[in-house]
Amino acid sequence: MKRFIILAGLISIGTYDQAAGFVGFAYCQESDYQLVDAKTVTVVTQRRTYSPKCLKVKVNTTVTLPGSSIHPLQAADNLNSVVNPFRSENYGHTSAQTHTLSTPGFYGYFCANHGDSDGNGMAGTIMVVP
Ligand SMILES: [Cu+2]
Repeated sequence: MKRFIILAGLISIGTYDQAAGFVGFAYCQESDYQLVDAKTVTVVTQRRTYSPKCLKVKVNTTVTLPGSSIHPLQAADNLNSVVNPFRSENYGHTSAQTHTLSTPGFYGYFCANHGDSDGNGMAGTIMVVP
């Protein structure tokens, strides 16, 4: 149920211009997003969290997310109908994954061991803006 509410909230927005009360995957709120203005950005793990957990990048930024046997990387379901290239057909990626994000929107992900598909625990969101 929680997942449905989060997705419904994102879909109703349908854009990166958030209305007040916006909640992204992994409980990222608008003010939580940290803009990293670089061609390539690497998210790291710090104990059982991702850093930056709520990452904002410009379109066509190449983002690397960590993955390991301890922290298998899995993608959240597509948010805003944006295909999430970090999805794994297995439990999760056990190596770092790199993708260039060319479509604005939200990309959620989580650790299959310490997080879940509702965005609890070890999870994060990438917001891609023009
Ligand atoms: Cu983990």
